[in-house]
Amino acid sequence: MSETNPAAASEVVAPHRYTAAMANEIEARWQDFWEANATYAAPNPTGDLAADPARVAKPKKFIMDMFPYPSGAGLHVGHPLGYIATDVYARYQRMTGHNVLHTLGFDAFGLPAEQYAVQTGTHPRASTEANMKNMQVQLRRLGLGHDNRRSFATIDPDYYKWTQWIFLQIFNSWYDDEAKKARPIAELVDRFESGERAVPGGRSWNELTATERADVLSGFRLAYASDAPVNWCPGLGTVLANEEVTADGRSERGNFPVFKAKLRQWNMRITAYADRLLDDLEELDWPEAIKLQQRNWIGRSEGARVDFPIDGENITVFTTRQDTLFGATYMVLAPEHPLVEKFTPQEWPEGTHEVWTGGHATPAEAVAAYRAQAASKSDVERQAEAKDKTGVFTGSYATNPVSGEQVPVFIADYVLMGYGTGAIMAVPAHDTRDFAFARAFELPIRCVVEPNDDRGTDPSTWDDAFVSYDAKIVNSSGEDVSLDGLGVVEAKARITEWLERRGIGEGTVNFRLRDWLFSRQRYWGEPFPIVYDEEGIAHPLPESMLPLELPEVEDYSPRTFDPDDANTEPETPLSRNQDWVNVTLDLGDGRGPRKYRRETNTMPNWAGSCWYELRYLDPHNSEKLVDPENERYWMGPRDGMPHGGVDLYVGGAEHAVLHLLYARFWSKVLYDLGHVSSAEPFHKLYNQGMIQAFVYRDSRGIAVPAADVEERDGAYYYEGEKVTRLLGKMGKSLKNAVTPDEISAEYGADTLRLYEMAMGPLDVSRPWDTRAVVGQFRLLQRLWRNVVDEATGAVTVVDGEPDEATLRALHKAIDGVRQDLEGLRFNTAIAKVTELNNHLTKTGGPVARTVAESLVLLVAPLAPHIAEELWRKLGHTDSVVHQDFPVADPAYVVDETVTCVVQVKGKVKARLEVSPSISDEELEKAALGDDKVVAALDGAGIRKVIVRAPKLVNIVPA
Ligand code: ANZ
Repeated sequence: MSETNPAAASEVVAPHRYTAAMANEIEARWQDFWEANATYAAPNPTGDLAADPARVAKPKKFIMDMFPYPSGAGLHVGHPLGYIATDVYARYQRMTGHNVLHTLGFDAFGLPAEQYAVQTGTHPRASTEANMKNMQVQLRRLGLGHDNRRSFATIDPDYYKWTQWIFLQIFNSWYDDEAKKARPIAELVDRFESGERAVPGGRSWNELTATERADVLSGFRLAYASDAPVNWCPGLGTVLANEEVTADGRSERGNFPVFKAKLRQWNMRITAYADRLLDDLEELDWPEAIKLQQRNWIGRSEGARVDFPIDGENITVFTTRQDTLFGATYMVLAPEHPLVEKFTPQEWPEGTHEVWTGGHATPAEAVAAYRAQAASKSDVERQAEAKDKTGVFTGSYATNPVSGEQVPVFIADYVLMGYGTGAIMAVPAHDTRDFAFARAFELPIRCVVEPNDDRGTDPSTWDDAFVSYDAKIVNSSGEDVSLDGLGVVEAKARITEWLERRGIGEGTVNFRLRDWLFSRQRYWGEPFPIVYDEEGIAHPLPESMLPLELPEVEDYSPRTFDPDDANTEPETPLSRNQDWVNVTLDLGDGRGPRKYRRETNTMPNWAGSCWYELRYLDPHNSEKLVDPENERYWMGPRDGMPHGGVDLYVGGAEHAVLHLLYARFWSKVLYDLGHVSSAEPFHKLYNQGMIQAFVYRDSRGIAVPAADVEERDGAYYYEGEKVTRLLGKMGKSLKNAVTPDEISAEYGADTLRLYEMAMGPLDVSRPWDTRAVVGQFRLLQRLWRNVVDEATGAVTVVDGEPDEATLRALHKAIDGVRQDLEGLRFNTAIAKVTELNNHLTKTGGPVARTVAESLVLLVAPLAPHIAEELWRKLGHTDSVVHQDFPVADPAYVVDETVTCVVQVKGKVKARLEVSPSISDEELEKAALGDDKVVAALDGAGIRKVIVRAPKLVNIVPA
């Protein structure tokens, strides 16, 4: 490559030419300067970072990247795309009068770091810290203007102390449905004690034992331990959140099977916030696609709960189609439903259909066999539309509350325990899955929604259910309620009202969102600040005992199992250090020193990223999570951002529901409890595209090193053998990674920054092409030459007024670049800078000082090192970072105009002054609206308009 690289030093190069060597020297020097002068330090209103009242008086901008994992592989050129973009934007904001907070930390707990550590045999902390150091060197070289005083890693005890502290706030809270907010759990205890609120179970608070009280409170706490079925992944040795399980029931990481298992685990009651998480999305400036994913994940469904009486009890179902109640001809319980045993009689009722029994002698046998079969499937497998429907009869019948009919109760795996009530009324005529099941089990199918296609009303002739919200209800008259003739919406309203009046049902909203499973059987995560007493009751550690640091253990790797063996149980690495686990502590709760066992699970890797934006605001505060005044200043509500939040958050779209939903939830809890003024963490979100790279594969399909592939006549060869080329991800495993270090060494970081920003619109994925990088290097060389004499190193600019054409070119560039940088359109901003620079090159002769200075300032956010150097050469002693960005003079921005002739019947009737870039449509509109043209037409219709923008419009009247 070096033969074709004009950046490479060679003896013919003029001594003061902008070469790679010069770029590297300039860049290192300015990076040192920025560090020594704390150029990017953003002052706070209060505390140890408060030093600059004048700057704090300015409007603020908090600009953030999704922080990286310190991976062992380091950075390739794809990683910094977003970091460079936010850096350009942050620099632009600094130059337009803002106090800018921009920094970057590390998300350093979690599976990737741990797995790397497991492979290499080093302690996770040692390998993680080494990786961070390495990445810091790489990042520094890019010239990112970060306030490094504000950087931290989630593994710093000073940081995770506060992660644990937040956990305790969540643990010590409950959700008050009336006030629609979280409150301290102590307030709930007061209400129970005073009798203001009934204790669930009906007994008085004072009668309850400590264990019973703890159990009651567990039902309210926003962080609680429960025995609910969880996603157990033996291959990873840990349980996983729903969000970490793929659509086909495997672990997102590692692609291992995931099973349902009953294990005692910590959960976060995120479901309490379902409504607010949904509603507050409206005010956020996020990509619609991400909002939609969050809405779907939260999954709000309006429907009803309906009781079906059975043996003096009820089975409650959740339905979104209560209007079809007359068509419910059987019921289904999830196999795990707690009422199944109760409604499984000793024997099959007289005359039970053969297919209903599954060939088993008794209902109990049938149920047991079916349950075992269902347990081995994932939720997604169970719900798949195409699957043959399976199930068995429980042996019991319930009563349809409107028709009074006896309907058989089945268990079937297409009904999930984790949704609604875990029980459904089945309406086979109008639900696809119920239809398939009814056909398989020869159950009655009753049409209650009139088909508006030509299938007729006899379901025995149908091939599928008739599913529609836009049709009339039929066959739905009972003794004292009739829905016949109503539309779906009216019928829903009427039947809901009827059910509510009788107390056998009610309108309700159901969410797809589940509580967030919050414990992992891992070493490399935050320990829970929880201990258990001898009765097994969980106690929070007092704040004074935080941080609870991760102990040393002999073996920190998770215990993994045969990935397919569902009958295994996790073993937590922390439990291997019994000295740490068994402690005597005085929790300061008046009970004195006692023996406790520590919780040995750790928090999921999402915990640390749930609140890091807040710590950037006040990273050294040892008293508080964040000083309220600092939080209000940087993140508080503003005009147009009613929930407050970070001004710009840039990262990949893959975090649509995990990180972004969890972080929103924590924000809301902290907001409710009065710790912060912002109820949303990220006001504006932007997803950058991916940098892709060519992947070359040999005949066996194995990736070969991209750097060694040769191109000949449009074909590709590696070691003489033909290989195929496809666009894919960039990475070590595909042997096509290009590092920012290589490109910086070869051209300088400014060129790399420009190239990445010029590749295309920021939100679009783009292929990396090392050979194209040189184009941006040449731009910087021309920029340099417009200011500096390559032979002598002298500055060549002259005093005096530039010519009119140059002024126009300059002010148009300023105007355009401003708009583009504000709108994150960096590629077009670079095009405009290039145009201006080319204009100066073409004009020849020395450049006017005012023009050169403006050009340098325009370039400064994009290529800060060369800008600093030229700024210094132009005689300034201060950094370019805090200069004012140039402002366009409107007089030079308006387009020059051209004269357009408007003809009517071939005769010139008007002349219009229009922009040379006007479109045909705009020009036609302008011509037809012109008074003289209107007069010439004199009310006649128009037969034809011929437009040749920008010069001619010819109108042919009717
Ligand atoms: C009767 C009915 C008639 C239904 C009809 C649909 C169509 P969404 O929109 O996703 O909320 N359902 C309820 N709980 C279930 C569970 N635990 N497992 C599987 N399915 C369950 O879907 C709500 C509908 O899904 C409910 O409305 C119920 O079937 C089913 F013509 O009730 B429906």
